[in-house]
Amino acid sequence: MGTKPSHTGISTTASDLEHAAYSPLPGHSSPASPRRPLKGFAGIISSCIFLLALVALILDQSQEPSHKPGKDEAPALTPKATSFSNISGPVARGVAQGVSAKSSPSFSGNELSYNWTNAMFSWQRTAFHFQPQRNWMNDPDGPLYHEGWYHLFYQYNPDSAVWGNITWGHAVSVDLIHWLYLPIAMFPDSWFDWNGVWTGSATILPGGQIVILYTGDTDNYVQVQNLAYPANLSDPLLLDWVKYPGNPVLVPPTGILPKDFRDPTTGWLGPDGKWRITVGSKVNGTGISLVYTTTNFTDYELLDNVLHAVPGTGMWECVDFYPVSINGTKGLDTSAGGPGVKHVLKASLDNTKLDYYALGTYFAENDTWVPDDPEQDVGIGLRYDYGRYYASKTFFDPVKERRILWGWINETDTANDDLAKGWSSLQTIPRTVLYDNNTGTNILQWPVEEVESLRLNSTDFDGVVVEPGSVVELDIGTATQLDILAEFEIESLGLEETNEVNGLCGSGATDRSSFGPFGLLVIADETLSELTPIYFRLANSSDGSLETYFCTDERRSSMASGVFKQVYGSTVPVLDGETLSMRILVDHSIVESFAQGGRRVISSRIYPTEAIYGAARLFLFNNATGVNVKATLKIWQMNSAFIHPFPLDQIH
Ligand code: DQQ
Repeated sequence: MGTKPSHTGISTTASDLEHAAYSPLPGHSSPASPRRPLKGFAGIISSCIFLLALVALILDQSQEPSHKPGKDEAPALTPKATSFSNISGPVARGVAQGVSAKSSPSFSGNELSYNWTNAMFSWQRTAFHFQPQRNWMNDPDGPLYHEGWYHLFYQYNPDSAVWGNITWGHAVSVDLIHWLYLPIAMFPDSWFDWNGVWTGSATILPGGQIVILYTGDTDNYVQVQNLAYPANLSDPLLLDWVKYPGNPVLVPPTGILPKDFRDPTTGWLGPDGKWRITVGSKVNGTGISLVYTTTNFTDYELLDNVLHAVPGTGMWECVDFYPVSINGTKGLDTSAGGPGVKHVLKASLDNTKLDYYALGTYFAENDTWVPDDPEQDVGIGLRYDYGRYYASKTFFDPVKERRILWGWINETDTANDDLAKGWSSLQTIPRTVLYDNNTGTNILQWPVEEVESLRLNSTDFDGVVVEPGSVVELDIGTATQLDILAEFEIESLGLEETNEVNGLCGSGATDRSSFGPFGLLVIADETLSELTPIYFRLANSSDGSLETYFCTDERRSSMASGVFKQVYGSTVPVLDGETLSMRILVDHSIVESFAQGGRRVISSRIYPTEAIYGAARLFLFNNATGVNVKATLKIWQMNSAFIHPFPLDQIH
């Protein structure tokens, strides 16, 4: 506490930021070895004592400073003389099957995006985000809590680092941060899911029975909905799953094309005692959410009304539908309703690969949902995350009475990069979701409190003044695993003010105006040849009022020219009397940034070549022309999470 800010004397100007020279680095590595599928179940845990002992062991091990050897002790960056020219492997075939996993923002380079070294690739792996040991992952599936364990399933290709051969990967955790990989829960082994065990959701019935509905891509490439349930509900690990012999339980109804029918939601109970589920689809260009009722999850009735439809939004994937409490501080079970409740409807838009949501009212009498603000409807209004983020799903955590949101973060390098490094994609830090009672227009997303257990030593910076056009280094040592809380005050210099902003976030962090941009440069090297600005900028809107934008500029994040780099952002509500604030989780190649307590979120993937290991630094910057910025920060170094295979062979 109370550590003095370090002013290093670096007086980098805005134009330095724009023109810092790039010097290419040679580098090579060898492809990772292919994954050996997990085999065999050692048994079922039946003893609570054993569970507790195991949990204690995991938590104990997680106290070690780092479980990923070499993460922050920079291995020599000396290139090795291996080339990737012989990389071959399965090609992602999503488009042919009616999904397109690695697209939009599309970068279809067939080559490696850079002369990557092993050290660079190793650095990109995250330390406290969930990702499989190797190969491809996409959507989170069927998250649930059962008998002491949080379960996460995920779309997983056990054979390669590109999409295909999709199974349900499976992992468990006692705290949503430290994870143990389990054997694959479901393989594509039946005609009704021969081409993939696709996305689905879990519903916990009164009495504790768990049912899963998932989309199967049939042997004939038709999208159908299938039912699965645990073979043994008394197994806390839910290792074995039974696919209902009568599958599929739903086939595309009349008027719906065979490749436009997927991703059933968690069920909710209606006033008539029947369950409802909704399934995303489209008719012509209109995104829709079909509603079915059921009493037994094997027989269904399609309702005449859709839950909601928005013209021009295209195919709705991974629809999510859940209540939020207007005045409450707790999450709600999916069947909750009545006064004091609003409903969130979320759709993942296949056309743009973006997750949009809206707040509105659910009318249980006819199973329709109406947005509060039609101009902010699903697909045209708010997004969960303004960065690289897709196919999200929530679940209700009965232990802490909270709703938790998972989201898939894809790579923004090339498919060949992924094949070379042997893995692709990760999940966000799980986020709690609450209604924002102060604005009434958005939800709040915030990293689950358990992530704070990874916080190590912290450094405070009080009122660091950053003058127009300058950069100030924050002396915290290595800056690759951080939890940053930052607040900013601005002090007008009384200069003539011009506040034009070209588009939402301008054309990036080098686009100067009176009131911004200013913020932090994460994963930056000492010479600022690589850096990623996370920033605010204030600008007058057309009606003269001041609007605040929250942005991330990836354009200088890497010297690798072949990775996708973008300026992301959105306006963010700032109410009278509020300070500008952001929280940033830095975890190697992912940066998750939350503005104003989680009103807006931006997740970014970055692949630096220089600003890695001990060379990664953190700076404040102010590219405004008319204001000083005073920043107050608390910054924690973050431990690595314990994410390993479950020691099933030690269970008797
Ligand atoms: N991913 C799954 C589909 C879903 C898509 C296939 C969204 O069920 O629509 O892997 O990323």
